[in-house]
Amino acid sequence: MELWTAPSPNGWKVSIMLEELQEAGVTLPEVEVKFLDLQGGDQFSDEFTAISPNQKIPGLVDGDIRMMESCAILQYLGEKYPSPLLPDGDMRWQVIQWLTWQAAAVGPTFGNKLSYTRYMDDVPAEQKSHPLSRFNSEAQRLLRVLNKQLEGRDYICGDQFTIADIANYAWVRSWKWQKIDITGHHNVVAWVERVRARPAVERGLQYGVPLEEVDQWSEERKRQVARGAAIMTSNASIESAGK
Ligand SMILES: N[C@@H](CCC(=O)N[C@@H](CS)C(=O)NCC(=O)O)C(=O)O
Repeated sequence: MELWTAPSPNGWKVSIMLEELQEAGVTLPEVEVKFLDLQGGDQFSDEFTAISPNQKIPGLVDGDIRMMESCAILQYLGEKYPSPLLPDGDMRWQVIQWLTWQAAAVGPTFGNKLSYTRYMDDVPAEQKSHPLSRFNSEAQRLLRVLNKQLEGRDYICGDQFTIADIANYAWVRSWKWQKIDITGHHNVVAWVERVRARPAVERGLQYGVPLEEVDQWSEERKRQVARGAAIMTSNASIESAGK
């Protein structure tokens, strides 16, 4: 199996999943991890585009199967290697809906908030102010939804940690970097701590990042990520991609 990835929220979803599956007692085939240099444009290579036509990480190769989209990959791994991470029966549909909610709502909203907050340095401040307040308000609304769902539950779908937690945690954990304040959402704060305390999550977060930087990036890494992402998120890059 090959995981094509980079140290970023969508990449960590799959690395956490691989570690959690092993923690659950699943024997995985050997996984070759291939790190892409997103700043250098590795995602646009023909080899990677054949795996991920959308030219974004993560990508997974398993025999003849080639997959893009982190949440689809979580579901694929969950189905291929049965474990409580993707339960059977009615609970599966709970998990699938909160997984889809992450892909459809949390990812785009938190991602856009992050891009306007940290990366779009070619946009005048007055042009950023509306999208910033819009994506921040929407992020706060989503956090209220998540906070309610976590009331009386350790994890999003109940007592059991699932791929719905993996997908949502990968984005919510970086709230400081995104400048999305979670501190008023007490169930969310407790859940972030609970998930972070899992040994397999800690291992998954170390794909591409040394342990000492898992919770706090060095100033150099922050500068490097911001420089690269400023190029990737610019309109000029988006317009020229895929041509
Ligand atoms: N919906 C996709 C989003 C993937 C995505 O946005 N990946 C980012 C890194 S977190 C990426 O590859 N960016 C490179 C680029 O935009 O050129 C998923 O969940 O897999």
